[in-house]
Amino acid sequence: MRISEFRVHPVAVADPPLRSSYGLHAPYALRTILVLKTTDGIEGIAEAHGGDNSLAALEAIRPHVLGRDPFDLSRLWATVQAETSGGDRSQTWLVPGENPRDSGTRAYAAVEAACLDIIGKAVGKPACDLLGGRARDAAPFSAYLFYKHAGGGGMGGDVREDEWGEALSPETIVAQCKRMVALYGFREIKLKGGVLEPELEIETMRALYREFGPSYPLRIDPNCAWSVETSLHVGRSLKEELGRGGYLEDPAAPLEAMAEVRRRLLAEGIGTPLASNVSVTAFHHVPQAWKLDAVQIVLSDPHYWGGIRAVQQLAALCDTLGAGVSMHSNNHLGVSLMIMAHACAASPAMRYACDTHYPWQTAQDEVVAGGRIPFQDGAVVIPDKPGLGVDLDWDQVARLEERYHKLPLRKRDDEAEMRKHVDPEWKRVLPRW
Ligand code: GKR
Ligand code: MG
Repeated sequence: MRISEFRVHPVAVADPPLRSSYGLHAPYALRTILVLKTTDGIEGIAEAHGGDNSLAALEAIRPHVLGRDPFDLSRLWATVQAETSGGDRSQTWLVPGENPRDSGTRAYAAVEAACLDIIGKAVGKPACDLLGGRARDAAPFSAYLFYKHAGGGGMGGDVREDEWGEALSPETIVAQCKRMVALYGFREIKLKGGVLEPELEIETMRALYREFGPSYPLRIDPNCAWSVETSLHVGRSLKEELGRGGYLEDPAAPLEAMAEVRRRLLAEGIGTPLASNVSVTAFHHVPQAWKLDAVQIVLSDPHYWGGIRAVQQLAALCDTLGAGVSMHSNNHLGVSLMIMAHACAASPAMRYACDTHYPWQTAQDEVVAGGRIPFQDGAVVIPDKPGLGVDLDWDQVARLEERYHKLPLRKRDDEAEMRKHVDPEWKRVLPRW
């Protein structure tokens, strides 16, 4: 069995005006659907980041993939690694999906997911069962809350109804969370911070804690918007709220600043773990993070860590070190959701509910046949179907691809969006507070 077809479909997906320390989400998020076909006629699918940078990386890997046996993944990975330049892979300054240093790894990850889809179909087994067997039958996800402006995303005649409303205060975030938990059944909660004054974000977390109680672990992630002193202030103020199985994610950057926050909080008897998907984004970051005790929970992500197997390896490594492992998310469709769910199911040490942006997209933008993937009590049940367990709706892929080609947008640039829609002078300043 050889891979004889390699097709990429760039797509644009409506996205509401969500805020983070990177700036503002554009009216569309960009994604790429990858389709591989074998000489036996088996099709494997995957989803990757979108835009020019991701398309170029997929083009670069194409010659290594065509003609290859889909089982031949370790040697493909070695080839990609040999072509990958070293250097800083942190996400401090670049939004996920726009870092040229991890573009080869991201392209490999998409190919690996499509190959696991093919292999699963060839042997009649779900992807997670190909990797030593699943640790769980359903992958738990968390309610991922965002401060947001009014608007549902999309543009012109394609503007979307705003299902969620504006959320720029503690009360409106609590309302957002109540709706998300009611719709999806999530049992853990994450707030994207680094947007409002820290005191207001502390108040938001307290309001969530009051509303949901200690049985819903809480996490807050300002994407490095805080200084060490502000991080300490937030850590102290939210000792109780984050201390019940939650965490403080990327309060500051770089790694040394995280280490200082950890050291000083511990000295005050505050054991809240620090998590990261900014300072620790690749295997070669782990030893230093561990040595400095800068990060106690590493956020995996099958998209940029190098695939489902890399997440499995990272989870095992973290477990050995006594660290926790969780999962990062970016805007995504149902194919990525299934890749993440299989990665979680195949990783016994994944004990935190994974992040997902999925609630922020709608049925109008789903490319999976049969529509949106359902959640049961906040989790995605691994389907009893081979491979990733989902197929593409080709009419939808064509619609979203046509939309992509009509748009001028070719990369994610939250800073530019912020200047366009909110504040013409806005700049990303770190630390902001
Ligand atoms: O979508 O604005 C966003 C998030 O801030 C995303 O880009 C982050 O990478 O969710 C991510 C995170 O946990 O840092
Ligand atoms: Mg994060």
